[in-house]
Amino acid sequence: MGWGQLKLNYDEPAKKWTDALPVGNGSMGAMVYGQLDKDRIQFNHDTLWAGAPTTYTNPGAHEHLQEVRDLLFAGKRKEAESIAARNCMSKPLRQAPYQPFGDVYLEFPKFKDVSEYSRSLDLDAAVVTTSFQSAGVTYKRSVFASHPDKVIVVRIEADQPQSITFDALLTTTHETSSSNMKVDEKTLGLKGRPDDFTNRQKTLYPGTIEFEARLQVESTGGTVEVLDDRIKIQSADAVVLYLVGGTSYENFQSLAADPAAQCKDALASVAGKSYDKILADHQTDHRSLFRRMQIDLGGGHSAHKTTDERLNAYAGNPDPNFVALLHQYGRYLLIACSRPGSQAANLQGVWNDSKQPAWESKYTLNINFQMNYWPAEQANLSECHEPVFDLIDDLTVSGAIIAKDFYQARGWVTNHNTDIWRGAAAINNSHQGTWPLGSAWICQHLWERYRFSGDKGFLRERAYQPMKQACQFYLDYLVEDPKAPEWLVSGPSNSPEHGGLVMGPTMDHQLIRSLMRYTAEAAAVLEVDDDFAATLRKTADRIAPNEIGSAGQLKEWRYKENPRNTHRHVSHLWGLHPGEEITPDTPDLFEAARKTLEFRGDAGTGWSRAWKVNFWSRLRDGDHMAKILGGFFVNSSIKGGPGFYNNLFDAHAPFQIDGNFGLTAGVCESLLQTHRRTDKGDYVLDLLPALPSQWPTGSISGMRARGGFEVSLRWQDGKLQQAEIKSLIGNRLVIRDGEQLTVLAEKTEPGKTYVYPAD
Ligand code: FUC
Repeated sequence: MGWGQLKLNYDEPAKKWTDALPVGNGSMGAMVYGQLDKDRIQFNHDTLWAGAPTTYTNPGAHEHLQEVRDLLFAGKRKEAESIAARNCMSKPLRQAPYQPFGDVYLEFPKFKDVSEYSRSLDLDAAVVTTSFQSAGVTYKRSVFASHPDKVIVVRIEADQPQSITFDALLTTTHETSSSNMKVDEKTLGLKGRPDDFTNRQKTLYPGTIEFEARLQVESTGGTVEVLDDRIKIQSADAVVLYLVGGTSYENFQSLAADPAAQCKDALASVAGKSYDKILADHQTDHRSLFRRMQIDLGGGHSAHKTTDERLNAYAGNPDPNFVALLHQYGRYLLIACSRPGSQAANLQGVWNDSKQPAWESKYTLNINFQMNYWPAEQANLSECHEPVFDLIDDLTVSGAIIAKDFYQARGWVTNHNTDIWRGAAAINNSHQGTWPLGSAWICQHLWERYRFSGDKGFLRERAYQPMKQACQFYLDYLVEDPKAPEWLVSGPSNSPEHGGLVMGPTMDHQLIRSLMRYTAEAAAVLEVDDDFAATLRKTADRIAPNEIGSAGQLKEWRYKENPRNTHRHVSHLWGLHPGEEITPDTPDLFEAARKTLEFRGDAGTGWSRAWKVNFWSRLRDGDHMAKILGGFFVNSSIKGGPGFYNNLFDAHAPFQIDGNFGLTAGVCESLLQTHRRTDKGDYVLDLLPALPSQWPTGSISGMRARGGFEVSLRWQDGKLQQAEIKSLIGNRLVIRDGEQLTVLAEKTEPGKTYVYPAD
């Protein structure tokens, strides 16, 4: 598909927030409605949250740990849950919610005789455009969020002079302590703090973070007047508005940043710069990431003009290039909400219009947050992964307090959620919130960054210490199985969020085993900590193994089973994806994983379906993968339930961005897998492992592979035509094509492209 085809198109203005179209520059996000007379641009800043710095700790919690374990080993789950609930939980019990920032409203005199309305988001240009005709004049509005200039830009044009008259308002729903002010002759300001927030448990999260936004106008022709609460523009030929914003959040322990200075700096960066130059810089920046990958799955020149119609039609007539559009949309969204220096993408990326967003729009670490970042390396957006590593750095500090106070353990730990204050303790309830495995899973992202890039500097300076300290926690936390003391088990914990508080959930064992093994491997690469690495390997070998249950499924827990339930989480298949201990090289477990997934079924929330796309790809069953897509590509704006909204945001429901990112990763997994290794340790490039028959002919370029390669593939009639593989760091190049393993080059030359089949 050409770049110009990567568009979301609509023929009417957004009515709801999930019709509006997203732009973002990493830290700031905005939703563009494209309404006629009163247009709305709702915006966010990634550091605007409720609450204030806090550790969430509960210092005496460790005193009850042994008792909870004993009760669980004795089969007294309810008692254990209630002791844990009373004594071993975060204080306060719930974490803080992400907050909306404000809205820009553009109020025009009523447009009459409107025709030719169109609204689109061009994923390659990274601009939202609204255009229409009224009384013989063609109007156009363009909105984009520039990362290099840290501004959101709104341009309003007309094809006839002096046709633009409107009021621009800068507002917020945080009304208690916010106010507008005139900053200068062309700038309106808004400052304040979020309204105090009281959650269901009556815990008060005071609005503490200070925010400030500014809206500056540049008009060609006409008059501009800045009042105390609005900017009035009259009879202009063209207008550009610059929206900037900042907060007092400096880091998770300090609110000493200056929001006014952030606004001034951002406006200073665009002062004297033309609109065309700002747009050109924005597009150069965006395309330097976005254009690394192209995908064409065939079909797709659909008769349906608008994106919502295309979505509505998918179930009856699966359109492969609509899948390709969604794949690229995931990449667009990651670029828009996660950049070096920004906060990491939360449950809604950076976009949120509610003061009480679902699940507080936090970072849920028992699947959702990690899913957000599955595409980062594979889909060639490694830079967008950076905020995860910053978040891990913070958690090594806040999580060390929890390791000590809850477990008297070394190292750091985090449970199933964190927020802007880097809460790490068990939250909400003991049977789901007690899951001290967030740290194990999130460390995999450090290791993956190393495996894709081969960057030893990154491994040494950023990755190794958090990984090592996470291992220290688990060395102290694991306990012997009382009935089979040769094995170590995890607990108290749960198999997310299924079956209550237990000892010995399978997923935990996979996560800890994997963490210890790759940390030992990292130590070997860095030539450090030999003894520690040996301890890790020995301990990993003692962790309770995967087991096959009575119905042929993979057992979800060591001490119980429930094979036929259809719960949305399929956590014990972590070892299949994104882990890698279950592969065709372990045929019995591979088969048990398939059985497990058959029992669980093809339904689920948005992220659950996206995970199943990845699972079925790893099971090398492209047609089952496509079947999941068939159920997932449903218009949730019309039907409710899981699917996608009109603006192609993933519907959990409600909106949760993980499904968008999980889908992008899943499409990559179906075309290229690189998690299996040869005996020598090379990552095998497995080409088209799960190509569905619905995509007989297509191509993809710019996929990244573990071991440091960039891969482009073309296929026809379901068969690989050609692969071009660029070596990035000189590793040995091993290809799998079906059953055929080929060493394409014993040693590769960085920068050189290798072709398979060889010419
Ligand atoms: C987990 C999931 C829910 C939801 C929430 C944000 O708790 O079980 O489905 O995605 O995270």
